[in-house]
Amino acid sequence: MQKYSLFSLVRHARRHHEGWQRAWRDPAPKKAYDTVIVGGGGHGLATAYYLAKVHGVTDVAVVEKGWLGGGNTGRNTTIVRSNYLRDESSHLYEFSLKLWEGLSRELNFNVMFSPRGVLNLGHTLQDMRDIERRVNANRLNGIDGEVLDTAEVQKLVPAMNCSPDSRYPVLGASWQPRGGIARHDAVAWGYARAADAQGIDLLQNTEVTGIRMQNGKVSGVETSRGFIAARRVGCVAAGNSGVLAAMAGFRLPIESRPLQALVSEPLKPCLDTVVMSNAVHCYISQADKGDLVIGAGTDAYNGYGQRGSFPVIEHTLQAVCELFPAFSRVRMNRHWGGIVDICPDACPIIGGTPVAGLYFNCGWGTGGFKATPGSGYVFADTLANERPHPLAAPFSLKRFETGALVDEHGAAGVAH
Ligand code: FAD
Ligand code: PYC
Repeated sequence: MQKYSLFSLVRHARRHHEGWQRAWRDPAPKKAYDTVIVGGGGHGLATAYYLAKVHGVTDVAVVEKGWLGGGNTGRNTTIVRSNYLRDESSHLYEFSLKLWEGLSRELNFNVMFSPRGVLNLGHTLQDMRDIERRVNANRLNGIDGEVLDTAEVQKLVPAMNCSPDSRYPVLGASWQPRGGIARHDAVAWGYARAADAQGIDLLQNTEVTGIRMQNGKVSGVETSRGFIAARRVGCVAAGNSGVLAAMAGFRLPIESRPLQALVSEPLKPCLDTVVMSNAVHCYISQADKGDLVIGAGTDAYNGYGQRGSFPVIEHTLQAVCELFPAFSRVRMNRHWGGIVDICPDACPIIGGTPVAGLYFNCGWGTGGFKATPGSGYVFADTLANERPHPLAAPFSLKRFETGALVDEHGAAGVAH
């Protein structure tokens, strides 16, 4: 197999890298599908893949207004963990983490999942009490976690300034060894290839501009390439979910705001875990090619531009330089923003809507990358069986009527 790959590389190089087989087809839209998924990010693609793989539903189109993975999937800082506080969310994120552990094999595509451990730092006594509570809750749910003191953090991350004199002294941390990072684009590409191989149509550069309904039931989507009829429509559009809900005549309890990230010039290996600090709004890891991947907080106002304001990243870089004084000399290469869809309880919305046949999977806000496989799996199950998957049931839109919110503000990667 390896010989063949080498041979094929040489053969393609001699052809000036022309004639590669497409990773997925570029089909013309059909007039009708059984199911249309709106949004070709990781969650939409994973939904399509599991619809076909687990439920045998292959008459499916994924309709994406830009390119696959060009939304938050390709813009995030790739942190994967399952150390949430509440039972409902920790079960869902842990289910997802278990899928991550076998994902490259499942998709026959290297998603570069790297379980290098995630530290959530505590800078105050209250942070440390919250950390203890969360680690205890995680352990009761069979999720790995430890509470570390300052010396143990310093041992894991020698480059960190753990001096008691620092502006944000590190009093300790929670440590989830099975957490880590993955290659975001590869996750989108892996699910896209695998979904395409199951016969699913991936329609890029196709924007949904309207949702058509008849007698309170969805009948299809208007798109920039014409009307596409569908019996079921699943909207997985992250920051644009509110816009799609408005097309169907209702409002979602979400706010869409820019969240920013930056990458530095590549460095030699210097940080082999993921470090997160909610209190000072920074999270940082080192990608396999050497760049420091750094994330910031959300802007304080709603917006749809995929960029954010300078004061937010300035604040984050101050925190990074305080925690890692040596990084003050590192140059930043690029920065960008993604539009995150934030619910009042910092949890997703997965399930049906007031319109029969119309489903939403959104509200993952600042923390949905880690949920990609689990979200796709449970949403596919929900669509195929037209009832909530048990792991998705606590996250229905109804909770905003009943008051059964699942408050995860403390465990969200970014305070908002
Ligand atoms: P997306 O990838 O955004 O996909 C939605 C797709 O819908 C887009 O491609 C969009 O073009 C398409 N779309 C929208 N409207 C339409 C329309 N009308 N017609 C057709 N297509 C449409 N999460 C973590 O777990 N860990 C992290 O470290 C992390 N860091 C983050 C850092 C940043 C800077 C950002 C922005 C987010 C971060 N997140 C993180 C959150 C995470 O990126 C998202 O929750 C997750 O990627 C959402 O995936 P998705 O597939 O639902 O959305
Ligand atoms: O949810 O773990 C997370 C996260 C990290 C950075 C942004 N979100």
